[in-house]
Amino acid sequence: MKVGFIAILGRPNVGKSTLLNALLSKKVSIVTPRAQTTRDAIMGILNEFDHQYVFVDTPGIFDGSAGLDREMRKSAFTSSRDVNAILYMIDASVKSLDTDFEVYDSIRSDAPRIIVLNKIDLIRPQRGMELKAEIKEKYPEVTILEASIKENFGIKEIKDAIECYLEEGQPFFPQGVLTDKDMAYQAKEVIREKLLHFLHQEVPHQSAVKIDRCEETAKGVVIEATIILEKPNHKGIVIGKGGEMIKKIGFATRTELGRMWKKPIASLHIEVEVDPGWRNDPRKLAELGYGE
Ligand SMILES: Nc1nc2c(ncn2[C@@H]2O[C@H](COP(=O)(O)OP(=O)(O)OP(=O)(O)O)[C@@H](O)[C@H]2O)c(=O)[nH]1
Ligand SMILES: [Mg+2]
Repeated sequence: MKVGFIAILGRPNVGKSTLLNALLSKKVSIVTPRAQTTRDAIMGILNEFDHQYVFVDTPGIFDGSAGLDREMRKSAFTSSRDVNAILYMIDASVKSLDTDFEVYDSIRSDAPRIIVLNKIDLIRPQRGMELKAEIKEKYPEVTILEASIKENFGIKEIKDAIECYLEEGQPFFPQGVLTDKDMAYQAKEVIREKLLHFLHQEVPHQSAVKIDRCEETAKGVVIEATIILEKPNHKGIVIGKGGEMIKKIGFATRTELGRMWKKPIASLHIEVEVDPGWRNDPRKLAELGYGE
């Protein structure tokens, strides 16, 4: 059997999680139009013929200074080590490639790299050629692929380009396993996805979700969660007038999880708490699953 780990890296919002889900044809990682959506390394396992690909989606690399930002960066850099290949994704609609070149160079890993120029649906073909030429000039050895994952373009080419980096070995995960994350983790992420979807500005970026209970019962999955906020005035925003916003978040979460798991959600209860400074407190970050 041919097996291998492939890390997906890049700046925030370039489409890394969209690519992971497209490769698996299943939703494993949350996707939103906002930068800094993914906060952890998330594995997605694809079994095809006698191949097992273990893709690792990672948090977008940016130079944020909060403790949480540092943990997210660490998670991306750690994921780049000991892999068979790195897919470095670039948003083709960027004005300049300078920041991407900086981020690309900051990845200290000997693994072979493939650059995926994503979102080519947003640019003219001429601009695509210019970007490819600029990348080729800087990194002459690297394979560059164009893609529009949103429009299902370029996915097979990405898989084909990785195939040569797989190696003979035993599968890392048994057949049927889609991700290394459990249902509680997925519930937490979908609540975060809805926070990012419904709330503007810094509220979702300054919040975390803790799952207090996630259990399958005869009636369906029972979930109890707490949204942790950094600022007291965010509590009213998350709960909304007469509890309207939290109801909206709860309803959207239940619908999404039901669709993902193909299981009924018996109940979902969400509490809202304020814990100032959680993003800079190593102990709290670790409790919430960020860092050691
Ligand atoms: N136009 C266009 N949009 C895309 C494409 N691929 C992804 N997107 C959109 O880009 C946005 C960000 O996608 P994500 O997959 O969450 O990006 P990410 O790189 O995982 O972002 P972080 O988790 O924040 O690092 C979403 O709105 C996607 O729908 C594409 O090929 N074309
Ligand atoms: Mg992501």
